Amino acid sequence: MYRGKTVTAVIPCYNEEEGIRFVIEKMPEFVDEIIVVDNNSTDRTSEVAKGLGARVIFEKRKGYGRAYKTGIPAAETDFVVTLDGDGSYPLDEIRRLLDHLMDNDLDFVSGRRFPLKQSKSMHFMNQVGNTALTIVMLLLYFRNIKDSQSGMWAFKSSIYKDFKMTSDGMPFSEELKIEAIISPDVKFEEFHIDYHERIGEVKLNMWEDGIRNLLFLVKKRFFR
Ligand SMILES: Nc1nc2c(ncn2[C@@H]2O[C@H](COP(=O)(O)OP(=O)(O)OP(=O)(O)O)[C@@H](O)[C@H]2O)c(=O)[nH]1
Ligand SMILES: [Mg+2]
Repeated sequence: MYRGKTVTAVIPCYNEEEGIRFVIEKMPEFVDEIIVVDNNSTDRTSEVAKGLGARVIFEKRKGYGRAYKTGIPAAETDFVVTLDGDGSYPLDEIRRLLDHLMDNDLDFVSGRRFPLKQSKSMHFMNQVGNTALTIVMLLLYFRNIKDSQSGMWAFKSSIYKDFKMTSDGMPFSEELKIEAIISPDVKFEEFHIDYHERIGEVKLNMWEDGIRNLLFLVKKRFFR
């Protein structure tokens, strides 16, 4: 419970046994429930998460977005916060995001990593890719978004049911922000957060995922 409100942390994980330990061990005490959504991990992600008190939901259908589509509606609290299971989003930022949400009576706050507080926390090419995708989103939606790909958000659980989420993959992140900014009832802001290099093996395929995310932005804007 934080400032009188209940909070769930939802974490999608694919083979993050090292990272998820770090994340759960550092989780602030006020977080009421931790939901780890595991997509057929072949390592000990689910055992580690369960052992540290998280609720593990197994989702057979693959994908970052698919994991969130299952995990977010499972939260029964007032607020949802999200982050990766790789230690890249600092746990202290949860409190700051919730404070920003509550102090300003917002519905959705998206963690903004740029400008990076530590330039080494993200590979240069990933910074270039992120910037390019954010510029495309800005041109397509005319909103001053500075980090279209951030995976750390805090929002009122009640708003999610009205979002028309179609992506099961990495574009889920940009799609969620688009749904938030186009919804007239949702008060959306970005909030500057810290970011660290991930723990564990990199799974993202920079070119493949980057191009997929780009095509998704165009498809979402003109064909949906
Ligand atoms: N359940 C589930 N989780 C996934 C899947 N793909 C990625 N994830 C998790 O989603 C989070 C974000 O994925 P990352 O691979 O860290 O993507 P990223 O942050 O853009 O890339 P890095 O810079 O390498 O951290 C991590 O916790 C992953 O374990 C998936 O298919 N299923
Ligand atoms: Mg990550």
